[in-house]
Amino acid sequence: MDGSKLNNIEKPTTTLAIENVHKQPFIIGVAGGAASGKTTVCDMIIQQLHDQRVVLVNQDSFYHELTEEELATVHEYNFDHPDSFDTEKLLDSMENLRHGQAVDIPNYDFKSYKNSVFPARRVNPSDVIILEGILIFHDPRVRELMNMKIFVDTDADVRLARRIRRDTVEKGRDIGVVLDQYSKFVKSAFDDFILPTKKYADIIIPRGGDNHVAIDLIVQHIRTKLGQHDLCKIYPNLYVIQSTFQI
Ligand code: UZR
Ligand code: MG
Repeated sequence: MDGSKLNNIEKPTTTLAIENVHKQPFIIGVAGGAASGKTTVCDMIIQQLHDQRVVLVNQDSFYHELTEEELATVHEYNFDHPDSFDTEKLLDSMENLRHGQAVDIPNYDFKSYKNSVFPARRVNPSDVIILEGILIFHDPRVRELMNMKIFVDTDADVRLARRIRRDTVEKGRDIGVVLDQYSKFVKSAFDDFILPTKKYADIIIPRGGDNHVAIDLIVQHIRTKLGQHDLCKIYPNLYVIQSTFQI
């Protein structure tokens, strides 16, 4: 039918909302306590989606740089508090990625607590964006960006054991400082800020990266959703027409 004839068609009784969906990436949020296995879950999803364009954006990259004053008393600084992240910058980067623009993600250095030591990482727009971080579900504006929210639920003793190993072996920290930080900040931040965001999750994964069944199911779901996106790629003029019935 030619387009001009459309004008002669009687107006439908429903309002048609026309949305062009093919440019929007599928955004997955992965939250959970520190050392719960978030990164492992993300890596496993990325591995299984090797034939897709997937990027991982870590909330850690958006830590505020510490001032000289904060550096002087670094053991008193709460890295597990929502205010320690530059959420405005994260939102800005996500907005650009969603609109098909490449972004420079800061490279936060855990040793100097600065993000200007290493060059920023250039991230190109992709089909799937995974947003990972302890407090990635805290801000409603960040949550609203997500098409799927996953909470990695690992027991506190497992998280503490992993954290001790990671911070002493990989980061070369003193065990006394690690335990002190855990009881002073990490435990209470989990109870006060991280655990309350579990209710926003669509999927809760017990045991993190050890849970292969959960990861297989998640990947299957993402593939189904990407398949719907792919239809729009094959037929670039395809629009999804959504009826909003007025009663
Ligand atoms: P994941 N963290 C540091 O130890 N040093 C920093 O400079 C910045 C963050 C820790 C942070 C949190 N807390 O518990 C953890 N402390 O990194 C989050 N203390 O890391 O999401 O990879 O488990
Ligand atoms: Mg991690």
